[in-house]
Amino acid sequence: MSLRVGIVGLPNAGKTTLFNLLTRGHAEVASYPFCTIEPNPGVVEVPDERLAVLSELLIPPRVVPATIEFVDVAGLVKGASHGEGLGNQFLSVIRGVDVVLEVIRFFGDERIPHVMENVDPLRDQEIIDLELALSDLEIAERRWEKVKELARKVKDEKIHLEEEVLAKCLSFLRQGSPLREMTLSEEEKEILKPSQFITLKPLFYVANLDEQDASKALFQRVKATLAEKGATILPVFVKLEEELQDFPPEERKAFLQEFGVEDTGLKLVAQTAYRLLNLITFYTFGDKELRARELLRGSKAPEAAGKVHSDMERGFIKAEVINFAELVTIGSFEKARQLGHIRQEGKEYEIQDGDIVYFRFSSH
Ligand SMILES: Nc1nc2c(ncn2[C@@H]2O[C@H](COP(=O)(O)OP(=O)(O)O)[C@@H](O)[C@H]2O)c(=O)[nH]1
Ligand SMILES: [Mg+2]
Repeated sequence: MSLRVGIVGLPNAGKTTLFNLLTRGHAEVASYPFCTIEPNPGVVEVPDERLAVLSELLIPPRVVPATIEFVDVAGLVKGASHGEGLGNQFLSVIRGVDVVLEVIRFFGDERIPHVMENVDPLRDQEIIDLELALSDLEIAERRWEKVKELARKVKDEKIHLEEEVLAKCLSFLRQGSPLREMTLSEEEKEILKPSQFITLKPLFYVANLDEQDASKALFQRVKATLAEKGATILPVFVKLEEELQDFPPEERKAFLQEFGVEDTGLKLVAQTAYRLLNLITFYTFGDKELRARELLRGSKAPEAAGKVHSDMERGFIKAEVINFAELVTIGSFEKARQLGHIRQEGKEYEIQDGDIVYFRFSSH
């Protein structure tokens, strides 16, 4: 299963153009607020320079990158949580994603109408964030009514706890605050999981910039304001980068560097999603393939084995491990083995970012 990123934002913020850029797909782009009716799934490879180095070093029969899926959720407008625009139908799509990407329009271009008339990133950000909170409020209210009813009928500690935590959520959401700002215990988080609150998911912003200086200055100001709230905003010249897709990578890079862009939008977005979800990358290497996989930071070796196959987790014996940097220094897997640099790690070993792992397990 790929990591899923849901793209939200006001109409004409550039969501579909960004989706195309990220997936190199051909979703229909139009200067029309509610054009994208079907959620538009797009799975792409996670950019990974280490994987390219490893595949040269290990010469595996097959290389399988980690993947990331983007979902173009389409036009949210003020009032969407009450069914304005295409409203709640879209909000239900984002409930299934792991992380929310909010596109904010910084580009001018008066040929493309702005639903709120003028460019004002912080206002747009507040509108969208409020809609997301209001949508959660609706879900929380409904669930709370149900749970309150249940709590009266059955004596169940879990139900009571859910009633309590939902009451806290309600007062939060009524102020328009996202649930991720609430302090919640692990148990409370677990209890809230089935409700799939959008504002509990990590969220970051993408500034859709144009080449004007005004857009860059505005970006610096907005970035500083959002940073005070601990939020991340990535600078992406969405349309420019999309138009550069057909150029050779070197030329594209040189061109973007002139605007101070060091990495592609996809790379920035993927890195940010991994960071916010607290994910690392490890590699499995066997007779058949070399494969990059994402893993929650802090996971132990058997859990990582479970990512390959549940049998491997159940019958876990040990993990043979070498880290990327060490393998590259030594230069070959065989040599690393001869020199005794392939470590034998047990159940308690915490997989590190960049580990290359071979699991030993018994199948009965
Ligand atoms: N000038 C300019 N136009 C853009 C930019 N990004 C998107 N657009 C245009 O804005 C219109 C709406 O973009 P679209 O991606 O469909 O927006 P969505 O409604 O958020 O999905 C299209 O005509 C795009 O070509 C940009 O950075 N600069
Ligand atoms: Mg669109």
